[in-house]
Amino acid sequence: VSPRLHPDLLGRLPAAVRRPEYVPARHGVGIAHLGIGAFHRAHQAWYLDEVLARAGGDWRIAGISCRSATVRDQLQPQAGLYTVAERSAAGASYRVIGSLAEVLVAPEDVAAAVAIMAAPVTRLITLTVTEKGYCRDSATGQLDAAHPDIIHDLAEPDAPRSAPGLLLAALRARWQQRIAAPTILCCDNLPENGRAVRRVVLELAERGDAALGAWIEAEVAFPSSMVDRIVPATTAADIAAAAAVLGAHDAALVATEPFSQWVVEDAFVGPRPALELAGAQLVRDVRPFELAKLRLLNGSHSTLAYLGSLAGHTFVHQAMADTDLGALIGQLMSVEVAPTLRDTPPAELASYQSALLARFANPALQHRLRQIAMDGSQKLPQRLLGTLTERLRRAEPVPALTLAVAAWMRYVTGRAEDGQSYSIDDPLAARLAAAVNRAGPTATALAGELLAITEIFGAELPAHTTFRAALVRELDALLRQGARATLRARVANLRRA
Ligand code: CS2
Repeated sequence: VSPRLHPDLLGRLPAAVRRPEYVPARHGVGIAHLGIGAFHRAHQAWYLDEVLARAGGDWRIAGISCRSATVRDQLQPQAGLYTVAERSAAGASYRVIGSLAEVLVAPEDVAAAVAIMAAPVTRLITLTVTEKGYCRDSATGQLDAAHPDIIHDLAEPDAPRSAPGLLLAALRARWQQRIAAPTILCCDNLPENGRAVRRVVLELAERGDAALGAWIEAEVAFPSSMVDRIVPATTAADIAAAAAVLGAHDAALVATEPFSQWVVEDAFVGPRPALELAGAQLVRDVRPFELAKLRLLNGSHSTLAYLGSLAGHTFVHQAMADTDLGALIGQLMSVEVAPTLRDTPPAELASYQSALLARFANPALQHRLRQIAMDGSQKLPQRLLGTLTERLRRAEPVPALTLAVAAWMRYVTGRAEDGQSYSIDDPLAARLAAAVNRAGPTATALAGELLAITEIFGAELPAHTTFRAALVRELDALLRQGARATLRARVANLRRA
């Protein structure tokens, strides 16, 4: 067995493995991060590692887990060190990251978690809590005041459970103690994500203390950012493969692709880390970048997840190698989505799309379709439904987008085409299951029940009669003929057109 990854081992790692080019323990914490999952470790913490190597400074990260102790327990024996494995068809490269100083588990000690976010040294609070972590109505962006965690946090503001509640408790402490306002930087896949988090925090504040709300509005910065790196869930095989190279066991390893992008709105209060030294782009307006990413990358991802799973595929690269599915994704991107991205130059859009096709085809990533299929109720609006609504308003055709939404509806029945059942991982799972039960096996009833969930679909799309009819037709085809036959027929039609 290999020894555990640890600072004492750094000098003994093979030469090809990059390690921190600074002494981690000599740098203080300047960032508190909520949501310490694999994505954060492969993305923001990786950028900060580079910033520390190039410019030093007290910009290490105190991670906060909102739920489980797993990551803390993995990292603690490793003094916060972990490895990022970059994988492609050409092979793997490894880099040990030193930017994570500590991990706190909010449910174990909420006061400590709030205290680190409120500490004067903490100038930046970043978040990756996934779409559902913001406790909002996906269609309107409003705080979901009926969310159990929000109900709890309103009753017990000093022991919050939700991300908006934790942020608000930290802001309240800063406000009361006259500590400078921080910058809160959202790193989740939501459109105008800075505004999205600002809105839920302010709506929560206004239910408690209007004066605190006014301070937040005036003082706290909420820049938006577009984050992009594909990070599949780590497997035991990933850890074993890394151990063979490192000669060390890293329980907190993350595996990812070589590509990475971070576009940040340059609207901070107070000092910020020099993220540009690590390749991040600091811009005035993130919106064109995030819209292109959400609609082209994430919209295609979700389409692959639902149609690909129905068609019997397991991984993204397998679904991409399915010629019908690959052709549908090509149509979705270039014909239906790209023309809606009017603020991005067409040449940039074209190269972005071809880069995406290559990234999706990466055979070394082993990215599970089921991982992407999770939380569809929180993802559909910004990935597919916005594009759909815009095109329908202009009376533009939407065949691939319609099939994608129908595939989600077929997927949430929880029954594969071979009859096997699987669970639906989604915060609205109970309501989805009730809708599926009430509807029974007909497409009209199923589409009707699901379209009536306004937090997902809003009011405009369900009222569009032509779209509704087309959606029912696609869902009926998926239910009766299955995904492969439906895809084959639709792609043949597209080729003829
Ligand atoms: C994926 C994203 O799981 C998902 O829903 O679409 O996590 C995707 O891999 C990232 O946004 C890529 O930047």
